[in-house]
Amino acid sequence: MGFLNGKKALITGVASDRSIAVGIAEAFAREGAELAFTYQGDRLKGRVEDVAARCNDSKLVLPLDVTDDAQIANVMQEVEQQWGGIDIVIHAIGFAPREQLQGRYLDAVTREGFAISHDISAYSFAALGKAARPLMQGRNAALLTLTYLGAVRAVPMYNVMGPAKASLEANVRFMAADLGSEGIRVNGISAGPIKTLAAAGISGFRNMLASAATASPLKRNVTIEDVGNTAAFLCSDLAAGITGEIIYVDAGYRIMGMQFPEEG
Ligand code: NAD
Ligand code: 0WE
Repeated sequence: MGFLNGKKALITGVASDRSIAVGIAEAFAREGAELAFTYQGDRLKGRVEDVAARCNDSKLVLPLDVTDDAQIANVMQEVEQQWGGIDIVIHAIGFAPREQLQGRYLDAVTREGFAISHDISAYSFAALGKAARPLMQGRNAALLTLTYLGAVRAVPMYNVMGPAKASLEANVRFMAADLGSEGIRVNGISAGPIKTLAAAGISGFRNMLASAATASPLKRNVTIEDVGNTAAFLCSDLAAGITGEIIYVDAGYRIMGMQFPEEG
């Protein structure tokens, strides 16, 4: 008996075996949830089907590009047909045009880059909440998104993704306030840096991983398993009293104020 037994969860954001969404899917499957997955574009279909097969042999794998309202509507329609409702939606989606994540903020940012990154990384969470809401009535449902410290601190080269994640975190609070009376909880996990596809090609990412580990109380980086286990808790009835929160899964990095002298 897992603590997600009987829960039906829709998982977005799988792009590779290393995706944070895969760590979440594996923890959910272990705890007894039934899963559906979405993939962005035909290029990723096969990969997401492989992940789905490994996770409780899930057969519900649907296309979803969050910039397209028709695809959002179609996903919810399919889920309603197959399941009749939904208990959990995982939003593990973030994107800014690659040039936005290089160099100084004001050199890189453009009106278009700002609009795209906010649309895909922040608005899409509200869009999914809006579309899933009718399917989530009367069932202690939960929505969860993934965010990063760049929402609240200036991080070199994270650039316009910082404002986009700040908007996403405000979305968590406004959606939590809006949906609380319907028994729907809304939370975010702020994860420390993890080497996923979204991190590949970010120049100096290896150094960021090393410095995050060194500066953290736990002296390590976090894994997709760490994030997956926290996600499973937050979306389960064990977390029935938690909504509107951003939970840091970052090996403690955010609480530090200054580097301590080496021990021993
Ligand atoms: P990833 O590349 O594996 O996942 C990003 C996902 O976003 C991909 O599956 C991609 O298909 C999806 N996506 C992008 N544009 C989309 C669109 N228009 N429609 C639908 N899907 C779209 O990388 P990840 O690190 O697992 O990222 C998942 C989430 O975690 C993101 O929100 C990211 O900002 C966040 N996050 C990542 C880290 C990290 O260091 N990797 C840290 C904190 C938070
Ligand atoms: O949220 C993220 C990554 C978001 C991201 C990554 C890409 C790379 C490919 C958004 N858009 C794109 N667009 C692409 O074309 N993270 C938290 C990981 C990350 O990215 C950084 C970081 C960290 C941490 C970029 C600069 C500095 C730090």
